[in-house]
Amino acid sequence: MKNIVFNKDAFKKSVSDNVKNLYRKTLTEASRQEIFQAVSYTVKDVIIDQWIATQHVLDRDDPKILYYMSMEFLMGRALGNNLINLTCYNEVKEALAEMGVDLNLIEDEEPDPALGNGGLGRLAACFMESLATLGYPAYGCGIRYHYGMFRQKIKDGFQIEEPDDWLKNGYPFELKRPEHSYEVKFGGYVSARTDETGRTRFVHENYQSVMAIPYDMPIIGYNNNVVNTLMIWDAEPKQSFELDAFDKGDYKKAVEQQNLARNLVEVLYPNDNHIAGKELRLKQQYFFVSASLQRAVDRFKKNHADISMLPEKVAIQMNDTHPTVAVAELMRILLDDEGLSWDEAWSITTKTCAYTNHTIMAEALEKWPIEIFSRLLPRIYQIVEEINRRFILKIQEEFPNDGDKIRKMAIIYDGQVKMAHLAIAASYSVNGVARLHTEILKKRELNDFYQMFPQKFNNKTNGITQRRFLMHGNPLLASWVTEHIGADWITNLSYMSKLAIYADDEKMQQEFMNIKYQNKLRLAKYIQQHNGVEVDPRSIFDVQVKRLHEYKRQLLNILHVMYLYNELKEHPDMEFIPRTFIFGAKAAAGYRNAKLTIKLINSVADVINNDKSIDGKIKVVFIEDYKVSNAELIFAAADVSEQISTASKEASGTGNMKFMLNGALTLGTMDGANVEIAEEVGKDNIFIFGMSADEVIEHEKKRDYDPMQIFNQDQDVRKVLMQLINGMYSPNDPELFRDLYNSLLNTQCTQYADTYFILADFRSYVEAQKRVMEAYKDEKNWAKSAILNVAHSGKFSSDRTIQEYVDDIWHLNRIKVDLDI
Ligand code: 26W
Repeated sequence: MKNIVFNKDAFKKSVSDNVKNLYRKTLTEASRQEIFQAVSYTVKDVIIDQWIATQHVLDRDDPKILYYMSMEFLMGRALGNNLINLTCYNEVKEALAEMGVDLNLIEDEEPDPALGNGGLGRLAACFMESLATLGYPAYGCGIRYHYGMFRQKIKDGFQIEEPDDWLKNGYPFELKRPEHSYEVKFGGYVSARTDETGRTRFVHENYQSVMAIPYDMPIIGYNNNVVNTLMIWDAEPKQSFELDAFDKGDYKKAVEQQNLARNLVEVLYPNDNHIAGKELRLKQQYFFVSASLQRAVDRFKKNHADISMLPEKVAIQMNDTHPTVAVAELMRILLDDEGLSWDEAWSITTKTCAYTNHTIMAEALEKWPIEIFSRLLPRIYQIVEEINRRFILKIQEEFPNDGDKIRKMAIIYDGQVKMAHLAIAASYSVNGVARLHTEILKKRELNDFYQMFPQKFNNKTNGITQRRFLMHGNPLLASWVTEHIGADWITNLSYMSKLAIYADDEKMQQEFMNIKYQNKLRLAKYIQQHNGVEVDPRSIFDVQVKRLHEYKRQLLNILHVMYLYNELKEHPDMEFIPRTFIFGAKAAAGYRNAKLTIKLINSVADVINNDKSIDGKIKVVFIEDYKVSNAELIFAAADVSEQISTASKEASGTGNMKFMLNGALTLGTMDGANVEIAEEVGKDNIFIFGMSADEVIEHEKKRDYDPMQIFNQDQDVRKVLMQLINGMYSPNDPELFRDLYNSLLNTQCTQYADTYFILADFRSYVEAQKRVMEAYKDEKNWAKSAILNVAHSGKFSSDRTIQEYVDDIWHLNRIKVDLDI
């Protein structure tokens, strides 16, 4: 609607027409869901023109294109953000209001497309938005899961998982593109034949196959007419049953292929940072990677006869190791389909592929048993074997006297295919996602590879999009910022630093705190509606929202709440600023301690929230079904941002950045991007506690950490831990939380007790929490710090991150889209 001056009457008419044509209803008869669909189709109509125009520019200019391969894209709702990026949000809101329709309620009708677990998937979504806004040609390549991240219900304090049937009403922002379908083959065997020219050809036979059908979703750049594409693949059987298929073998195969297609894209694996090693997951990986690469190569070949030019026109970024079969699949295409020699194919592949590492958690490293890998992908396995053979020769050349290196670095070892090793061997770039994380990769986790290929390693500190997490999520603060420093921050977040001069201005502090208060009211209302808990918007909103994982230490947070409650009970008159502890987290369905931690949080909430004697000074709230849409409300309302992972374990974190952008103060360890946040905002405006990464790593090496010592010496710790097993929070089943207790103290239960150093950091955390309370007493100074957090958030825009990827890795050029071509 930009460049087509927004025409209110045309917009209204289009919405009414859509309601009529889609549902045979008038606007007053239509449900909210129907109006959502109608509005979305009107908006899509505008998008399509820009989408076509962008495609024409790509066809005309033939620029280098990025293919961002990711098993996860946690997009969140599209309607509101599309309107923002088309720069017509307010106009549409007004037009709908005139029709008696509230845009906010209509937005709530959209399901959250939740095709991702957490940080990695949401990062991919922010990257797609920034790429379009900066005008870089890019495709996101992923899977159209029929069921996304499960919906979380809390029943009696326990997490229940429900299927997320996000496609049930039809999703208006997707477009099926059957004309770009590809076949993907699984199983069977490979035989070598000599062709008429004397060359050996590998023929794949007796395989099963499915058709990969792409669905395109538009990714709209901010105010620039650029619409990129998220291409997510669905699976359909290659041939449906032929009723006259007498041959029993054919019939069986037809059934198998139909089942394969049905299962393949059914559901997102809901594990985060933990690998289940299931065959179906490897199938999913190869499925979307193969289809995406076939499409990329076809597109390239439309304009180019010389395949060796591929690296000049195509960049492939692998979002963690999940799409790493891309390396071997590209080799297969170049060798078998294009007829190149090994060296030619390898040279092209290693100039095209790049890899991002998102975690050092050992249990997240993808390894596939040779048996599964070779049976499912026989030709790909042959290629990986050859890559491995040559790689081992290189290792021997590089480290001639070190036999151990092969054991540590080989791609295939111990009956397993190690995807990270394959990714590093075949990529021209390997990056971590925050400075500390990249340093740990270089110095420790990937040190052998760093010694061999120092030039491949680089850092790209993560970022987030300010269009979603400020403009859309916090319109009050966004307008306030624009009022004072202009609107440049929308596309260049470093302009936020202009706010710093206002940090001492009392009127500005007042205004800022008023906005925060409004946002807290909005969240309090949401909590009241969804949890039935009343919270005081004047209390400190202290928030930890993220996936539930032991290394993220939600347990430390809730143990501190239990401690604080003990303090209040013992010293009812102690100085205390009311505090609302807000949690939101999904646990992987099979992760027992994580699920038990959710139950503990809810049990503590039950006891404390209902204890009249503490006068509501502490409230504990577990927000059900934490997801992108409610996250936006939560960040806007937070005073304190809990980023309390065991140092060295959180690769970067991105929630930390979203809180900062919304003026919450971080309470955190020196981990991931917290280190860089502290550097930007200054030590007076952040609360740092706990062991450093080096200290943690040192203890892990020496294995000299003994939590029992702390238990014996610190009576507050002892009291809280005893309350885990004395029935205080589970009177009907005093043993309920025994496993959590054991995880902290009992070496028989886990390999080491308190693997994540919760007791080691407990005191330091308590002290930091005291500093938080002291600081909040001085409201003006708090407001100053909060404003400075917003002011210094510039570095953490995903626009900055993407520009660095472009400069150092992808080397793309910006396109310009005019609507009249
Ligand atoms: C195989 C199962 C599995 C699934 C997801 C293993 C690993 C993952 C992801 C790599 C986990 C993840 O989301 N990592 C997060 O990535 C974010 C974006 O870079 C970082 O900010 C987080 O620190 C990191 O935990």
